[in-house]
Amino acid sequence: MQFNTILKTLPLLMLTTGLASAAQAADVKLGLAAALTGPAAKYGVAIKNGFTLAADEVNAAGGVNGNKLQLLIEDEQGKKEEAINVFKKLIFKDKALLVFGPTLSNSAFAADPIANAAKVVAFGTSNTADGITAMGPFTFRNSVMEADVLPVTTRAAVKHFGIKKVAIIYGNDDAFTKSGYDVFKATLADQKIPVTTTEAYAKGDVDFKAQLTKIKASNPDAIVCSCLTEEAANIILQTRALGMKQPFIGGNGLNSPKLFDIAKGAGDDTIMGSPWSPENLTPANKAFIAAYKAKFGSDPDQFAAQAYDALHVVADALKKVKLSGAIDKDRIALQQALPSVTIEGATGKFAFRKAPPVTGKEVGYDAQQEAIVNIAKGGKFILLK
Ligand code: MET
Repeated sequence: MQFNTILKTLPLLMLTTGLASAAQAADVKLGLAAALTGPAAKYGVAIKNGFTLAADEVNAAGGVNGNKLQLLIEDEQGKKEEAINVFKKLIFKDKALLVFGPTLSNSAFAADPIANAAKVVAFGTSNTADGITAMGPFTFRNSVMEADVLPVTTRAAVKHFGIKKVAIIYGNDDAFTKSGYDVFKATLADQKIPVTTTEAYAKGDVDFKAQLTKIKASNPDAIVCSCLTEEAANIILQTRALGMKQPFIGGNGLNSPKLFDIAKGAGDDTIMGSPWSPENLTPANKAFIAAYKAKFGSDPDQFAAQAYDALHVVADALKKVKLSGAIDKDRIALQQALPSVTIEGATGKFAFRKAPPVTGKEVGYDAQQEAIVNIAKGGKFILLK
């Protein structure tokens, strides 16, 4: 071939090569089912932000094996029925490779069986109830379960305040608040802390005076609250209105800035455990906090941090998967690549561990991570030292 001809064909060659690599570099579709409206939206919006930030970072760095990550985000409204609808849409219509979410354990118990039946990973980033990963081998979570966090939280609170006896209040019709109650009950028995009275409420309740009056009469040193944020905030406010000064001990549901939007200073001295803290100044967490603030103009919370880490966990797993384009095969390959992923993320060192065995069933994977204990001071949680 003459030099001239080479020169003439070169642009064409470059063009076809470019086209070929563009055709190979497909988008990897990752579904996200989050509560973007309704009472759980405070968690869901933070989760969406965490995912968006991480996906943008991965894509800006060239994607995974040349493939860009495309988030398909759906609002499941914090409702079981909507979580089912959204999972079905993402799995069967949109053909997502994996589905993150839903936000509440209550919804995960409804939606995850669909993912397990379809052999698609359902990856929870905020589901902390017991039994989530017993639903099947395609259920994963990086949210540390109440059973791991509450014993640590309770021990620290008892020591900090010199607590001898506590009262309990919890929501008895939500999978997470009920599970948190079961864990608190077992933990208090284990740590030999008597319970003066146990009071329950139902989803949507706004007046807790009847329960709080009974708690007041039982004279506890602290109040254990297995509640979602909004209920917890109103319970705290109404406790103070009754002249009660006891500190609160809570689970994962209390870990939202919304607690202080509503309860303000009345929430001070509340103790809560979490794997994430803004005071943890590892390079990964510092970078996450700075990038989140720059992108969204607000401080991140634990839910954003866990979502951010979850996307990086899946991106790492995807590096090990040779995508074939056959969705059923690729979904299973991703499920098989996930368990061995470890990262050093915004929430610190992360690894999976196989869920506790259930006779006759295959189980999924829980988070293996340490909880740290926080105390509310001046309208925010700080590390309890
Ligand atoms: N941890 C909760 C659950 O598992 C959800 C987010 S915080 C209330 O339902």
